[in-house]
Order: sequence, then structure tokens, then C-alpha cells
Amino acid sequence: MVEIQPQKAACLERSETGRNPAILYSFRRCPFAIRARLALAAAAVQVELREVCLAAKPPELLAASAKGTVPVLVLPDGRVIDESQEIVRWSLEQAGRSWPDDGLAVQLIASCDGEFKALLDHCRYPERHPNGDASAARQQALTLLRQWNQGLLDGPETSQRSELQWLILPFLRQFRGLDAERFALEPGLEALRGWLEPWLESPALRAVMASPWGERRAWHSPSWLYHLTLAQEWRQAKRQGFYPWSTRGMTLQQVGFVHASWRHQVAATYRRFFADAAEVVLLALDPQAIANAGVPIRQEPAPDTGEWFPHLYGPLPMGAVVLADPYPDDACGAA
Ligand SMILES: N[C@@H](CCC(=O)N[C@@H](CS)C(=O)NCC(=O)O)C(=O)O
Repeated sequence: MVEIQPQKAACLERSETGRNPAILYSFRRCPFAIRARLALAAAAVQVELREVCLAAKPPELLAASAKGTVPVLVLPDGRVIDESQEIVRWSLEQAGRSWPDDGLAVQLIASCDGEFKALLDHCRYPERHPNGDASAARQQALTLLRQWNQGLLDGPETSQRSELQWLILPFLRQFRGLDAERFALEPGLEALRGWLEPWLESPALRAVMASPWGERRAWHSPSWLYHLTLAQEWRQAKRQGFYPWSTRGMTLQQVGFVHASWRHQVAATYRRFFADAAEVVLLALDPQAIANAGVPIRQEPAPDTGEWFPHLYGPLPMGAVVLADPYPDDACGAA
């Protein structure tokens, strides 16, 4: 029996090719991350993309940047760039291009990351502003957008440049997405729509919303453990806030520990014990959260094969479940 101490995860790992590409922690729909991916793709920078589940940030992301936002770019020499504008700036340098710095560009970028983003968040998450008025926030955002629209009409041709599109349009896309039909009819946004619409259909955007730049499946930290369970049992555990099982058909009380697997053991465990089940869920578990809940993890050999598996000596802490995905399923990257 070997007691497992959750390790502080390494920030950089060797890639399979032996080269050490830059790592980009990203979230597919995040406008800051879209902006970074557009710039990196245009500069043809090779990255290992790590799609993050924002509710379950992998320890590697937090080790690289404690503020826990995406995008974060970890360069091969270990340097970390954790602000989207700085990632764009760095990408532009790689490509020998310059930061958009005409008056309109400077104004749009400041307005976008400042006032507009705050209003956009208010519209998207009204529940986070209990005393706020989401429809007033929408009107304020529209007032700001009409100013942008006027700026485009009056501004120099350079405002059409792709660098400025990367910086601004992902945010406008998100605002439009709140109610595309209404957005299409808003007066005073004609120039802005004329700027946005072709970009929404552009190959550049399409490329960074699709794999490998835009992944739909979350990247899994190598430090995580796994537990397979029946979907109905997981649903019930969520309802009651307690998971009583050790493995399929056996409780923790009967067995004395909760069975778990390392990532490479999941597929074989599934084939042995779950292949005939209709709906199976794979839980990814954060070992640090398990330890914090006071549950020891011990590495022990299976009695029949001698293969070593991690076992949890206590109930599976609900808060340690970082991802719960159907299994097998392409979307969770398992199988
Ligand atoms: N100033 C940062 C902001 C990045 C940011 O706020 N990203 C959001 C996602 S769109 C995030 O990571 N939020 C953290 C969370 O939701 O926990 C940048 O420009 O990179």
C-alpha cells in the first residue's frame, strides 16, 4: 500500500514529439481567448491547446497564473503571458506586425475591455447584479455601440484591419449572440454590423472555433483520478449531496474504500465492469480536493491481477468532482 500525496503539478511538460511547444490555456467561447487564438493562428505559432473547464480549472493553469483567467500562454522558455492583449501583442511581434494604434483603435480597445465588457457581463449574468437593471445595461451598451458605429463611419480605413477585428469583434459577437434578431434590427449600428457580419463568416474565425484551435472537450490534468459510475446513481448523489458507492453495485460501507483509476486504466475498467450498462458517467477527481476533505488516497494492487489502483479511504467528496462526462463519449476525450 502506498499513500498518495497530491503533487503540485508541473507547469510545462514535454510534448510527445520531444519538442516543447507553447501551451495555451483557453476556453472556446471566451472572447478574450478567441482574440488570443486569432492572433496566435495568424502568426502561425504552434501551441498545445488546453481547453479549460472554468468550473474545474486544472492545477497546471493555476500554477502558471494564479489569477485563474484564460487565456494564458506558457512559452517554451517558461515565460507566462496571462493577459489577452499581451498575447496579441506578442503574436504580432512574432509576425512582424504592429499593434493597431490609430486614434479610433485605441479608443475602441479601451472602451471594449472597460465599459463595454462590464455592460456585456451585466446583460449575460443579470443574477450577479441583484440591484442592477439588465435592460438598462443593454441600452447603455447600445449607446456605446452607436458611438463605435459613428467612429467607424468617421474613422480611417485602418480600423478595418484584422488586428483590430481580433481585439474587438469577439466581444461584439458575444453581445450579438444574446439576441441576434434584435441586434439585427437595432438602428444606428449599420456600419458596425457591416464590419461584424463578414467576419462572423470568415475562415479565420471558423478556424479558431474548430479543433485544434477551439476544442469542445476539456483538457484533463494528468494529476486527476477517475471513477466510473452509473448515470442514475450520479444523479441521485447530486440530489442528496452524498455518494455512497464504492463501485458498481457495492457501497463504500461494504467494501471499505472507493475504487478509482488513473486515466490510462479507465477504458479497461469500463470494459470489465460497465460495458453492459446503458448510461455511464466518468467522474474526474481532483486529488488535492480529496486530501483537503480528509480522505486518504492509497495505491493498492487489485487482488486478481496485481495491477495498482488508487483507492479512496472515505466517501468520495462531492466537491472533488471536477468533471462528470458521459462515458464512453468523444466529448470527454476518454475511450
Ligand atoms: N483581462 C483578462 C481577462 C480574461 C477573463 O476574464 N477571462 C474569463 C473567461 S472569458 C475568465 O477566465 N474568467 C475566470 C472564471 O470564469 O473563473 C484578459 O484579457 O486575458
